[in-house]
Amino acid sequence: MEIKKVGVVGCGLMGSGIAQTAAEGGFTTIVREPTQELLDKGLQRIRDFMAKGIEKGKMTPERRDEVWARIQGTTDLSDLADCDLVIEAITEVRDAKEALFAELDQICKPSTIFATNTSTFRVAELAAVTKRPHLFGGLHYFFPPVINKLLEVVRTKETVPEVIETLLNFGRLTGKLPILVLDSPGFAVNRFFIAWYNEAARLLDEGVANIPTIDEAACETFGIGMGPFKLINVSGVFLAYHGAASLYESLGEFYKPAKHLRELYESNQLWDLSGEVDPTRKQAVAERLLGVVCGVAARVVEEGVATIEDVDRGATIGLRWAKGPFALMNDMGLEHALELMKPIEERHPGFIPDLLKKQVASGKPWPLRHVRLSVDGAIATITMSRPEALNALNRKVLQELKDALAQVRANRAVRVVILTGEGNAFIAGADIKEMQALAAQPDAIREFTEFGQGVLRDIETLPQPVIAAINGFALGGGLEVALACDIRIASSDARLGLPEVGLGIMPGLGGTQRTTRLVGRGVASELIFTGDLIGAEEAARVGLVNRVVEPAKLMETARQLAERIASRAPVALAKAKAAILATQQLPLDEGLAFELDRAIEVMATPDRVEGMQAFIEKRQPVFTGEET
Ligand code: CO8
Repeated sequence: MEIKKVGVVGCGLMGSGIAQTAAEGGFTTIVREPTQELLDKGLQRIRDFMAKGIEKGKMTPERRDEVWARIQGTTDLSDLADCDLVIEAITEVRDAKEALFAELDQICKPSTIFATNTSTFRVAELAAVTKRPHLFGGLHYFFPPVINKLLEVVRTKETVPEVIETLLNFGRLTGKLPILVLDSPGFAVNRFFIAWYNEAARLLDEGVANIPTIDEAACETFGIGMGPFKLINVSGVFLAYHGAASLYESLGEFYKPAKHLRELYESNQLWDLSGEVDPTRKQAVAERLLGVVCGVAARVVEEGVATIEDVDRGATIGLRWAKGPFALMNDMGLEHALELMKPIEERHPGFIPDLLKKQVASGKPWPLRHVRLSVDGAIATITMSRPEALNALNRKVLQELKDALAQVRANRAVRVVILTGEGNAFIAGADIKEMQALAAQPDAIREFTEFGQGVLRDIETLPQPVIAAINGFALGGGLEVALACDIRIASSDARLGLPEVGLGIMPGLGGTQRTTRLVGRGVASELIFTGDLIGAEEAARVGLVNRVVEPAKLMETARQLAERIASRAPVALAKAKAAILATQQLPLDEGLAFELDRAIEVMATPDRVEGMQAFIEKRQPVFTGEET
């Protein structure tokens, strides 16, 4: 499902930001407000936001003009008829949203995908007013939508997989880090975020601590700049109260808005943040907030709303917490986390999820993964999944990559591997923060680098061909990973380089060796000595990547190529790969001898018999991958 034209209904605080991100992602965007006055105000909001971006050096005037040229305003809903995707971002009033979708359903072409930015209503219920619930999902943006990278892509039971994939891809192309969540009250992030600030207000109700103490304890515990009370003052008491009230309505007593929060809302006031911090009360506050957040987060996962990794991502990317609930539980120990939840369970029986109890019983921490492996038929996809740090390689990530490669190596059904990155980067290099700590100890940095070299060698010597699908930054160790792959396809917005010398170090994961062998000494020297980043087209021109495709086509192209390769004889592929690699290690005569031996071995395989027979019989061969 291809998206070219996007409609955004509503150009308020959220809608204007959503329209801007869509246009920044390269989509023709039409934004609608019902009156010219509201439309002018909304469009001005976009202009002001971009002007601020220029002031802060985040946007150039040329880029502004390019983005602005893609945005069109209208007061007429029927102008959205030919949009491929329509995102609703109007006021949070259910009747209004339902009426809008019913009207859009009449106006838009049958293939238009609908998405709502609701944070309170069930997406399925809004979808039910249309005749296309299968083409309906949620795109839940976080404030401010242009800057906050988190995007919850909400699937209902009826949203078809192609629409989910299209919405996830749309999120990625507009620079967001999408997490897939199930349609449920508060989705993933608001569920524990609302519980967090509501519990802060309950602590106030119970007289456990005053506002400055609770705010300070929350800042220290979650590594944030603003505690819950200050945050509510900034983001709006109305929103905070209604968030809690709506979860209370759908999920029951535990989410009932705290007395102080209700009173504040009813009196239309802001929190009074003045007063002295009482350090003796901070621990009690921290323990309650941690207990609530961790318990609710585990419940969200138990209900299948999101994965543990995505919940943590929601916290670190969407809320800017230093760590997500699952990483926090791993740090404190799961048994301790369970202890913190017991007093909450006494007040709210059934609060502690079975999932957590089971994990505690296993004696193991939560298995938070930074590398995902999925196998679909003959094709395995390894996705580097640490988008909050642009997939930078630390020891844990490298170990997980090594484990994924070992699984692929042992799986005879896998014929080709695609390696790619989550979010806006393939891999932005080795983790500079971890290297900074290790570099003070020569043994430790040598061990880390040797380990990294070993993992890259595992990629290179995998019997199956490996395609790097380079979806963004491939820098330093990230480019070195791509160079260890057999084939590189880059999206047109990828940036590649070996910037190590700018950090006062040199490439150490094969950058001086593999780059030189691939593109020759001159080009390699220029890349390494300048540390400059180059675009995908330039990378293709110098032979660093095989080809360049539009960002939206990257994975599709990689998969098509993988399928073509996967249909060939596996033993022949593995031996040909080994022979190609030998060219990098052996003098020509020895390389030719090596090639001869492998070629003769391949001649003896059943797949050779099948391949040649199939040609003679004018049919497609069926390869088994048997050695003899
Ligand atoms: N290591 C650790 N964290 C990183 C890395 C990295 N390589 N790259 C990005 N991040 C983190 C950022 O710190 C930031 O985190 P936070 O939000 O917590 O501050 C987050 O990712 C997002 O990054 P930015 O905000 O910087 O994103 P921008 O879009 O503004 O910029 C860039 C993107 C240009 C890619 C920028 O992040 C950058 O320059 N990154 C570093 C690139 C680099 O220098 N890579 C080479 C690393 S060295 C290396 O790979 C050596 C290999 C082994 C050598 C061994 C020798 C012994």
